[in-house]
Amino acid sequence: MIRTDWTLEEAQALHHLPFPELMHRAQTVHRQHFDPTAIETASLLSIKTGGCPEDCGYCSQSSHYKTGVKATKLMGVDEVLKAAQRAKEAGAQRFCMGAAWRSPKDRDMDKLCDMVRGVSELGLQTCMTLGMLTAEQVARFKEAGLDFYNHNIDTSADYYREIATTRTMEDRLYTIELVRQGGISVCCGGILGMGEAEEDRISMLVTLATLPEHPGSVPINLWNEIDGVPVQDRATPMDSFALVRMIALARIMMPASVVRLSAGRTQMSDELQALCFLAGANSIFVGDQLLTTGNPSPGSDAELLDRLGLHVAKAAPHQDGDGRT
Ligand code: SAM
Ligand code: DTB
Ligand code: SF4
Repeated sequence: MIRTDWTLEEAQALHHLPFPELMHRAQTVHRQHFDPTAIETASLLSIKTGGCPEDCGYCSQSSHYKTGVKATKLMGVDEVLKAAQRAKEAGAQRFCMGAAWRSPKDRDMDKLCDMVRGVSELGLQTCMTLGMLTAEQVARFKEAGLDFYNHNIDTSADYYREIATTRTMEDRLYTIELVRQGGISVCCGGILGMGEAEEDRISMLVTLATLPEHPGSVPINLWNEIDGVPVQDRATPMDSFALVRMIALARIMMPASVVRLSAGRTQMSDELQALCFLAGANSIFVGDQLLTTGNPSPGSDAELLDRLGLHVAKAAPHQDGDGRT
């Protein structure tokens, strides 16, 4: 049964279970909904980098901080499609295009929709992450065939206010609801290790698990350190077992969602990644680059999956939930 009525107390009780009990619960639920040996793969492309008007205190692309990231213009459709073709050849199932915007301008919509159509035609699932959308923009993306829209809540409602001031958690939840109502699958998760308390992390998962419908994809990012942003002064390294517990909790509370072990894998050992897969993570970003930071090399990822006897989930293009049994 998929529950959307989780309470913070229930989530905390699960989170604090003895580790073997928590892992058993997570693995039992994982096997009810997915093949535990299947991992989905997504590739990221920054189609418009830097110069962002928002002040998200963790991000290299905000114009409020000196991070050394050079602002670029929106890429051309052909260039994006070439990158998508390369990602497909490298084994990606989903192609996620990200832009450092508060929201897309209407004048860019034709170009963005052409990107969605072109990437779909290559047989890849499509995902965009462009900031806040209007209902009209959602409808246009739906018509163009967009499969997923990524819009993270990033942290708890309380801690969000300390991380960004130019937008609110309510703004984020509003766009997420427009996307859901517009019939596009929601990809929504957050970041760990920004100096938040354990309760903030658990509360973030409760917010996700009590949405009217669980996000189809839940990316769990470890904060990738960026020089020059405010979060640098308050960040605390994530304890490995606390990360695994978060993955297990996401798996138990959102049993049919794909949980992506997202940013931060370059800092993780193979053993820690393996524990995350055992706890229910079943998706990764593949390719050397995330948006402005690095990712493990395709060769090392292929080797890791091989050593663990895991395989890339067989994706039917334009469907979520690949690998479900
Ligand atoms: N501008 C759009 C937005 O904010 O939704 C899309 C791009 S934004 C970079 C996408 C997501 O990347 C953020 O919501 C955040 O969760 C994640 N992110 C950004 N910087 C990060 C970092 N340094 N480490 C980990 N995740 C990060
Ligand atoms: C998500 O949750 N993680 C991705 C994707 N959605 C857009 C972004 C990670 C960004 C990591 C920092 C960077 O590369 O700039
Ligand atoms: Fe801009 Fe997105 Fe970075 Fe915030 S997270 S500064 S909105 S690119």
